[in-house]
Amino acid sequence: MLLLLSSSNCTITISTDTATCEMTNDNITFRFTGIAQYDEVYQALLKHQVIFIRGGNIGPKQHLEFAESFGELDDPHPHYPHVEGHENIVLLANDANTPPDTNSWHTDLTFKTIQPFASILIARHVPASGGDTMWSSCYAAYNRLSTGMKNDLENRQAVHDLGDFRNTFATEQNGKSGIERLNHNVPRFGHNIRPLIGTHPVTGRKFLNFNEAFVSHIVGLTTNESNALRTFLANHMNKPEDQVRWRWSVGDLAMWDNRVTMHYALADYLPQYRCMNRITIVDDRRAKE
Ligand SMILES: O=C(O)CCC(=O)C(=O)O
Ligand SMILES: [Fe+2]
Repeated sequence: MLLLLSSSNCTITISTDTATCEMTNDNITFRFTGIAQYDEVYQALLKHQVIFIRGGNIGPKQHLEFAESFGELDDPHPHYPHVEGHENIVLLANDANTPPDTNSWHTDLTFKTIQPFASILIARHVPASGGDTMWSSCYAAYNRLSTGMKNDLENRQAVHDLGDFRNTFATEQNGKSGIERLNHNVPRFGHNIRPLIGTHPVTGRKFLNFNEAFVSHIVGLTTNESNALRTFLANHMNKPEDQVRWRWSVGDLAMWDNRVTMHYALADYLPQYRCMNRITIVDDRRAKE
């Protein structure tokens, strides 16, 4: 299906009815001028979960302005550096000496008290080959469960904590050993318990709120049972049919609804350099309207 939604200076091209839509500006320069257009982007995001703006090439100030139009920004990231002068813009710069840690299926920061609403990522330097990002739909993962499994999981709760991120903190940095950093950060973030079957606050659609990077236990099960269920869910949620994969060019922008998607940044470009900027929005302003 190909659907074109147009307004004065923005064209939204929706290429499938399940996963993605792509937006390009008529005159290539990225320019969302009015609230109406932000509303259009928001509606597209709710419907498609991940949206792309090819070659928008906006700078950090416009990136912030765009993000702030959707809600309150997250605090500076607990681990990643930020873009100079902009502490809310995460700098993801990787090469052979600083390999990435985002090559696992995850939903951003689900261990925090509030599971962030959305993230907006812009490519600043793209390797000659590799470095794609994939997203997967947690609505689709829920829909594919059998009725029996949907019923079994309906009232289950999952513990989200630092999970795989422990490995990131378990390294020496700024004169602090990995053990010291772990001891400091594990209690600092603690954990949060969330329903395994979530309901989107705006669309009302059900989704599977599991990601293998941060869900460490399913409440009420033994560790052995929980591990078996986690392995099942991780496999279940890794289906190409539910995924979209983006081949980046410099300046491209991706925005995802972080409540109902997971993503995976392919680490297949090393030792080449790759650099991305990310802003995370905690709070969905329009959800309260
Ligand atoms: O580098 C990427 O493509 C995505 C990294 C990531 O996980 C994120 O920005 O949340
Ligand atoms: Fe991420």
